[in-house]
Amino acid sequence: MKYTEVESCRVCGGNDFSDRLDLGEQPPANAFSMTPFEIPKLPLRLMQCGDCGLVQIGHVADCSELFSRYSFLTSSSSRMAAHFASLMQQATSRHVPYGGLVVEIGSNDGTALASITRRDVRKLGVDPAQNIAAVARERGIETRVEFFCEESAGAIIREHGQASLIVACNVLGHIHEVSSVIAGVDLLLTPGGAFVFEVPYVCEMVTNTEFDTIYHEHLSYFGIGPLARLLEKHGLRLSKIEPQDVHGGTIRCTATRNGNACDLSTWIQREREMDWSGFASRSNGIRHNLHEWLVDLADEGMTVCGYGAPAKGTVMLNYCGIGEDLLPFVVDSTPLKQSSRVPGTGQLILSPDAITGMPLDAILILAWNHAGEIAAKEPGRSFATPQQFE
Ligand code: DWN
Ligand code: ZN
Repeated sequence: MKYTEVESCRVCGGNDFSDRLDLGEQPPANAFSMTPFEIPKLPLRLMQCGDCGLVQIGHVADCSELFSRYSFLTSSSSRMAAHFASLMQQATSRHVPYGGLVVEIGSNDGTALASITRRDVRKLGVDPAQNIAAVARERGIETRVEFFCEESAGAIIREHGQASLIVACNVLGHIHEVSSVIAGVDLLLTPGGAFVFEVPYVCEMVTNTEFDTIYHEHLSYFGIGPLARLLEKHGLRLSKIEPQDVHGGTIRCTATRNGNACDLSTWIQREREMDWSGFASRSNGIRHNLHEWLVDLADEGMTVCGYGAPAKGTVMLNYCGIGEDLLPFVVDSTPLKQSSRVPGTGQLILSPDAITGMPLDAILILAWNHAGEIAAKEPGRSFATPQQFE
């Protein structure tokens, strides 16, 4: 897979970078396949811009290879489907007049847009994954198969007019030319419109030692400081910041042209105080202790499997050196992933049905952000999550 080294910060253009965590050569986290050991590995190194504070990885993989055939479905979690339905209900009632247009960037399988029940609201999805967009279209969500940018914003305006609400959840961090996306948002948004987006919050990643959320799809790990700087370049200001308890700690931001800008000082102070040396040592603690736990289980002839084949699970298994000898297989509810194998470590991905009635001494939940939803499906089982090995 082709990749380039980051030479300047995508938010401020600076080139004064400090390394934060080097995860070594890793396969793309969503490259599930039948030939898991043939997947090319790329450098995966987290660094931070000394000028604007943006945390980012040091190499950009070819996004058409990463996203043109995708395997993650928003609908794979009922809790997340409900979460995005609540976002859409709140944002449309706050920002969308009668007959207004809502555009979602990174609309995936259309789950969020489909949750809008107001019949007057016009909806449009934008997503680069042909296979996932087909799922959205089958459920009646008009979807443009492309990477959103300033040019596509112009095309949307010609066809649909401007949007009163633009939504982007877990998308901005995936985009190298993110400034072009915000320029497109500025173009597409009506004068009084709102841009509502969610991104994992970098301080939560550091505090909760979520190193497994570092992978090649995630180019930027946003703090409020860099976000505000990125938005202000395009005449947008943060008017609301709402922490969300999903995906390991996320922030829901509302950006408008003329809303009352919120006070960012407490957020920026917290970002300045991030404990990076503690993050690196805790990450290596999990790496060592989780591996040792699985070695002990294997030595005692105990049976264990993984639950969930999330992108973060690929990082966890590869970074901790956990092969099939220590974790024989994983189960996952996503049909697109079943029968394929985890890139780099080779675990076969089976349907959760495969463990019905199967005696297991432990289940390692790799999709730890869904631990509650998963545990409820397997009552009486003994679960572990990576964070408990810190
Ligand atoms: O940014 C991204 C985040 C938001 O979502 C994308 N890069 C891709 C994706 O990352 P992920 O794959 O780490 O996301 P999840 O939501 O943690 O993946 C959960 C996985 O677990 C899915 O493959 C579905 C599976 N699952 C399951 O098998 N049974 C999930 C639930 C809730 C279940 O009950
Ligand atoms: Zn910068």
